[in-house]
Amino acid sequence: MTKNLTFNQPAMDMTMVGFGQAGSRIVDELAKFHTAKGQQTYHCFALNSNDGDLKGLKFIDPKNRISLELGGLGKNPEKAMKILKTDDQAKSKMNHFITKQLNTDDQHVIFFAGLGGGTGTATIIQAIQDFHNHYNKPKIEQVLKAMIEQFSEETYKEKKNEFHQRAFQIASENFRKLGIVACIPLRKDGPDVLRQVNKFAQEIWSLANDVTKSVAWVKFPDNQFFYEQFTKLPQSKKNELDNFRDYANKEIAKTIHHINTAANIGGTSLVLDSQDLKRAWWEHQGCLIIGKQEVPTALLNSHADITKLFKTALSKSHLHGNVNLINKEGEVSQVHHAGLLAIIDRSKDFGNGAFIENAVEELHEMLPISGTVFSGYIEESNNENVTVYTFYKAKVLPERLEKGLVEEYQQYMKENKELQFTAATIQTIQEDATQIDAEAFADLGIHLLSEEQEEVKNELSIKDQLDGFDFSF
Ligand SMILES: Nc1nc2c(ncn2[C@@H]2O[C@H](COP(=O)(O)OP(=O)(O)OP(=O)(O)O)[C@@H](O)[C@H]2O)c(=O)[nH]1
Ligand SMILES: [Mg+2]
Repeated sequence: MTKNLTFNQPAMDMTMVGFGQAGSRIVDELAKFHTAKGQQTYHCFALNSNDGDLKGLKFIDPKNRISLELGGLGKNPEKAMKILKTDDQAKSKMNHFITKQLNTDDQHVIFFAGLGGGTGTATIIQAIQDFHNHYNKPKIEQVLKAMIEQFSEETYKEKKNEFHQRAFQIASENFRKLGIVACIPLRKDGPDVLRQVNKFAQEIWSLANDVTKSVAWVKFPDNQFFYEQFTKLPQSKKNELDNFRDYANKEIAKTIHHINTAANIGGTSLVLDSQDLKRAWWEHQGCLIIGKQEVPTALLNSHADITKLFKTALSKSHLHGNVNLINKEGEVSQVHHAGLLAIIDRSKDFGNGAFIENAVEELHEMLPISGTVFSGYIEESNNENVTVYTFYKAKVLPERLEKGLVEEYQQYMKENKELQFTAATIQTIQEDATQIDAEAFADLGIHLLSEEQEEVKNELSIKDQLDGFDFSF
């Protein structure tokens, strides 16, 4: 990464929160980044179940390291989930963390964890819910009250469903948005870990698709993918890293930071600016698919070669295996906004951005876009490389998750003829395009009623109806 970009102000101010060991270590990488003025670029926090693991962190401010003092949750998310729900001290510490300690002004917050660990898996899921209840749910109540004052209780009584939907829509424009980075484990972590991860990945995926929660995107970086890439690295590169996890953490942190700082530079004829990046990453929902290609400038002959790089980046996924936008039934997953961003070393001239315009055309050929394509490039010293990033969100999952981790494991073992397992059937994660529906609203305490129920309810007093809302946060 270049010096200039590293120290640049980010396009989006963000708070980074790591849960468990893996999550905390990734955030520790992000805590390394400083602005030119010497301040940490991001607000960084780590939460773990015991003090010991937090001590190994180097860059996160010690006052932002929170221990639930449970002494580790034993790589068993199901058990950890139960403990979190029943241990009053842990519950109140989690709640205090979300409601008090995390109190920054940043609109964007990213949660990180490694799925498969007890702490990270259980706390990240709990935190997604607590975060929504504390930061965003009250906004719906506020808007609803203002609407009732403006339009009268009578009108509200007549058009309750519309009021609720509208209140939600208005409030959600000011929601604090969450991005979720949940790493999936190695195949060799074994069937029980994989079974649990599949289950909790599904839970995260359904929270990420629930419009009444605050999750704008989810990303599932794949430790198996990093492991395989790491083994292929030249020895000199490997020597700079502790292990494949270290490699994974740096790649995840670098990718987020690189894109976030590159989108705040400008200075060329085609700029992807901070507003564009905000729209691309934080509007709509889904899995955030990032593509990356980096090639020495000397290997590129003309601007057409950069367009080709974009095409390759779009067809591959960075940080995990590929995704299929067309499923087995031939249905195509819609893509909302997309972004194309190039960082071009100043050592060579590639013209005034024709490569981007051509890449946008290619993108339309390759992706079923329903939103806007944001594109731009910057010219910076970039270690004599050209780096291109592509990103978009869609209701798709990396192949490993789509297929099902346990199934994958069993097939792997069968092929290797090393061990025989009895079938532990678990459903493949389905693409789940959750709409604004009654069930989702019920979870908010806003109940969309059938016409029949509506009539009965209309007979109740307005106070009863407001009381019917679950505003107990
Ligand atoms: N990418 C990445 N993965 C890691 C790292 N450390 C552990 N993991 C993986 O992340 C998953 C969860 O492990 P941990 O984060 O150690 O577990 P934890 O959340 O602290 O939970 P418990 O210790 O079981 O309470 C496992 O699949 C680990 O192999 C890391 O630094 N980076
Ligand atoms: Mg741990």
